[in-house]
Formats: sequence, structure tokens, C-alpha cells
Amino acid sequence: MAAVQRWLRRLRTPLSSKAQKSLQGAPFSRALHAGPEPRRLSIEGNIAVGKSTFVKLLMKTYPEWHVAAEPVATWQNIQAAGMKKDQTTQCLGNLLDMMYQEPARWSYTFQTCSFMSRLKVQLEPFPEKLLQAQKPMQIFERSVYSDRYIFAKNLFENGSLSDVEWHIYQDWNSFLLREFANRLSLHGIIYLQAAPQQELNSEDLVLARQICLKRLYQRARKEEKGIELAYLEQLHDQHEAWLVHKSTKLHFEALQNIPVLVLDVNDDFAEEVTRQEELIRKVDTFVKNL
Ligand code: UDP
Ligand code: DCM
Ligand code: MG
Repeated sequence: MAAVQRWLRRLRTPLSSKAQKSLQGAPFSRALHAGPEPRRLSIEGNIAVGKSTFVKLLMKTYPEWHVAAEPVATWQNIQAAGMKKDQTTQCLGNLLDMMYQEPARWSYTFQTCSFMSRLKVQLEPFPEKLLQAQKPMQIFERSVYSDRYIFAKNLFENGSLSDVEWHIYQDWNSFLLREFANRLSLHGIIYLQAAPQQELNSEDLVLARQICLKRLYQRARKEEKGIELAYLEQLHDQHEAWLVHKSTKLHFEALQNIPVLVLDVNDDFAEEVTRQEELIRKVDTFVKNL
């Protein structure tokens, strides 16, 4: 019986590119998914709010879940194309640094690179532990949707992407998101929020947003040392517009009604077991209903 279940699960594994080629002409979505698919949950939130820390907590709590981590290291170390694994690779530059140094020159390049590298990570074949899980769950540390509706949108609005770049970005982005919707669209979003929802006076609000800045300094990625509070404020507002006020114009029907769990992470949770338990209880209830 277990062997039959394993075999059935294998049937649902994404096909290799060779196998996909031989299916040219077959409906794409049917070719990739013959049965129930894993639930996909994205962890969203501002820079340094604590997403990676939170993902580690999820992994400790739910070891059977599978994580697609954000490929930041790829952005920090752009490799020359065509190098084989056993050969010496050549680093062409640190694109994260280049973007922060010269946003108008490198933002478009960065956003194509970050999107494509995320796409590759999130489209990797399912590992065995996911195929074996009772209720398979894929965790995405950020998503192709926040790439567009938080970062690229914000860079356009603050003038770092030109009209032409934003138009071209949206054109290929919509095409790819539609093509791969059956592997990328989300069943739920956990939004790690660093400014509480309740009304605050302006001093408290500034303090709350400074939590990200404080954590950013604490993490001390050298590329991010020039980031100012104003930039985190812009990104905070983009998150609130998309995930709380629902005022961001979205272009995909599947994105309209995704359940969102908002977790207030102003209080330190990295070392606080009681706080962690509180957060996990909320996650547990949320995922039961997905
Ligand atoms: N951090 C913290 N308390 C928390 C969450 C995070 O001190 O409750 C620290 C964490 O150790 C790291 C920094 O904040 O030094 C940024 O966290 P992380 O890399 O998880 O943030 P991300 O950018 O992934 O959201
Ligand atoms: N980033 C970006 N655009 C994206 C995705 C990420 O500019 N589409 C940047 C923001 C951070 C870093 O990459 O500097 C990701 O780090 P974090 O995990 O701390 O948010
Ligand atoms: Mg992170």
C-alpha cells in the first residue's frame, strides 16, 4: 500500500525538461499536475523584519515542510555563464551592491535577475520529503508576487525604473507568471509586520519602523549599509497596500483572494520561546484552514 502511494506521488512530480519537451502540444497544466499539489505559503515582510529567522522556526516546528529560500547569495555573486561545476567560476560582480550604489543604472537588471533566480529555485523538482508528507507544504521566502508588487513597483514609483523599463518588466513578468501559475500561485501568505495595526502616534510609528532598521544594522550586510529609514517606509507602505488595505492593483485573478495571516513581530521573537509558541499557534490555525 505504501509503495503504491509512493508511486502515485512520483507520478505527480514535475517532469524533467526532456520529458516536458516530449509533451509539447499537451496542455501545460495537465502535464505538470496529475493530482493534488502541495500547498504553497509565502513569508512576506520588509527588509530585515525577520523572515529568515521565522523560516528557521517553521523548519524546527515542521521538519517535513520544504523551504525555497531567497537566493540572495546568487545576487551577491553573479557568475559568468557557461562555467561547469568542476571548473573555477568567475564572479562578475555583486549585483545587490551595484543596485544600492546606482539604483537608476542597475535596478532593472537586478529585478530581472532576482525574479529569474527565484523562479528557478521555486520551480525545482519536489524533494522526496515533500512527496512523502501527509500534507505537503512548500514555504517560499518571499514570492515572485512581492518581487513585482513590492520591489519593482516601488522602484518605478521612486524613479529608479524608467517608464520603458517598468513596461517591459510587467510585460514579460505577466507572461511568465501566467505560464507558471500552476507551480507558483499561493494558497496563503504570512505577512511579518513590523508596525502594529492599531492607531499609534507618529513617534511610536517611527519607532516601530525603526525595528527593521535596527535588525538591518544588526545583520550588517555590507551592501545594505546605506539603506535609510525612508526606503524601509516606502516598502512598508507597499506591503500594507497589498496585504492589509488591498489597494494595490493586481493583474492575476488567483492573487485576489489569498488568505493572509498578519503576524506582529515588533517584539523580538528570535530568542523568546513564549513569543515563538504564540506565533506558531497562529500559524497552526492558519494552515489547518488552507
Ligand atoms: N532578529 C532579531 N529579532 C527577531 C528577528 C530577527 O534580532 O525577532 C535579527 C536576526 O537575528 C538578524 C536580523 O534581525 O540579525 C534580520 O533578520 P532576518 O535575516 O531573519 O530578516 P529577513 O531579512 O530575512 O526578513
Ligand atoms: N530585494 C530587492 N528586490 C527584490 C527582492 C529583494 O531589492 N525583488 C533586496 C532587498 C534586500 C535583499 O534584496 O536588500 C533581500 O534581503 P531580505 O531578505 O533581508 O529582505
Ligand atoms: Mg532573509
